[in-house]
Amino acid sequence: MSNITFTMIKPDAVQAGHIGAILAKINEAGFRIKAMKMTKLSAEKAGSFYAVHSERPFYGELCDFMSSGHIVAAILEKENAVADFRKLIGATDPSKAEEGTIRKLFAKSMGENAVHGSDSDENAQIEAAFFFSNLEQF
Ligand code: FUP
Repeated sequence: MSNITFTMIKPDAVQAGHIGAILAKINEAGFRIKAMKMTKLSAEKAGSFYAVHSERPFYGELCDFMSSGHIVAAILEKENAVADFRKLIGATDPSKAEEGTIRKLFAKSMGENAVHGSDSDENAQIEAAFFFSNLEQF
């Protein structure tokens, strides 16, 4: 079993000044930060990160949004990291997210939903490698 997940603090949350509060929630929930950087995705990079959604109607908007400002990318380590982090962030649609979850607290809408979290161990490995070399993981 893999014990890592990959996250991004998305442009809406960075712009709104929520980086510190979101990282505090992540720390309080027991995740160890294995890698982290602030960066900005080009539309092309956002498109390849979300290639799995390329046939979906919201793909263009998603790529525009994810390349609209800075993001914070991180690899997080914890036992059962993928499932526990999905629980911590809450439902994709913040109006359906449980009280206390990161999306309930900080997300604006289904599209601008504050954070990303990997949906499987396999995708966590792929997404981590998309942003970080082995030398950048501790
Ligand atoms: P999640 O795994 O919760 O991030 O959600 P998905 O992988 O299903 O979707 C990826 C991103 O696409 C979401 F973060 C926001 C965006 N999205 C929309 O904008 N509209 C939708 O109907 C579904 C997803």
